[in-house]
Amino acid sequence: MKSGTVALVGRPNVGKSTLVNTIVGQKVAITSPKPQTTRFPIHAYYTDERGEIVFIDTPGIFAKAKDLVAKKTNAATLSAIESNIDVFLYIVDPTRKREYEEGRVLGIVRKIKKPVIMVFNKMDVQDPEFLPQYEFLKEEFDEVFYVSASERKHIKPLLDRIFELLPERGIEPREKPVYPALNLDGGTFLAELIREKLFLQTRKEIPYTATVVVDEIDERENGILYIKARILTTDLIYKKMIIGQQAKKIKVIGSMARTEIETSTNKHVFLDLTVDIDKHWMETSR
Ligand SMILES: Nc1nc2c(ncn2[C@@H]2O[C@H](COP(=O)(O)OP(=O)(O)OP(=O)(O)O)[C@@H](O)[C@H]2O)c(=O)[nH]1
Ligand SMILES: [Mg+2]
Repeated sequence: MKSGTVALVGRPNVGKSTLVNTIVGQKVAITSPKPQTTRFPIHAYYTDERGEIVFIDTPGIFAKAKDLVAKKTNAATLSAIESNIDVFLYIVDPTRKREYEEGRVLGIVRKIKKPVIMVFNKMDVQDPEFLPQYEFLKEEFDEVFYVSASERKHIKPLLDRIFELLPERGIEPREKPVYPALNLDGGTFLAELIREKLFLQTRKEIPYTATVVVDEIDERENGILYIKARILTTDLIYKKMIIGQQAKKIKVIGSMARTEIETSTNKHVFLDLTVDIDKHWMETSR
């Protein structure tokens, strides 16, 4: 059997988490149009008759770590890169201009001694404007693939090639399939789903001032899954914006999160979601 570890690297917003979700066929990592959505490496398992792959979705690497979350995110990415990885996927987004940020990622990618596959994502977009800026990088890589993570295009050939590159190894037999097939505990996963809705529903800097903690998960006798969660933010002004006029914003965030949790758990969910101020959450969170 083949088995190994594959890490996705690339600057924020290129579609790394979307690609992992598409390959694994299940939502394991949250995604959003905003950069720096992923904050810590997520390990997701893919298995078929050929063997098993652990995909590591890393936070996007960025040029300047302005705040503490960005600094921690960068460190998490680097340690994921240094650990035991067999194949790297270097993801680029030809719909966006190549900027200094890309140079920083390239600097890291060029130092990698393991096989690196360059992956052009978002190829569902017609004539991506900045394609030529990335095309000439192709000669630096042995393998190049053009895919669309969101439209699930050309994923199979990419996966076939990854399997070819992976070593033959014994796989630890498992009694039961791992589910959900990832390295997060249930509470963290629920917090991530809520954080995704926060990213999608709030503007500009607000998502970066905030995080989500789940305080309680309780299966009640009436079959309802009770979840108590809090959004933590650094200032009263952000708290007000997250709650919104007549609490409209927080209601939308809560109901989107609840709907998704109901779908993924197949249970009725009561989500008790509030917003608190915690000026220091960045220092204490992971
Ligand atoms: N058109 C198109 N959009 C895509 C594709 N893949 C991802 N996106 C969009 O690109 C945005 C960023 O996707 P993510 O998967 O969150 O990107 P990421 O690289 O994980 O970003 P960070 O976690 O911030 O580093 C989202 O709005 C996705 O819907 C694709 O194949 N085509
Ligand atoms: Mg991500």
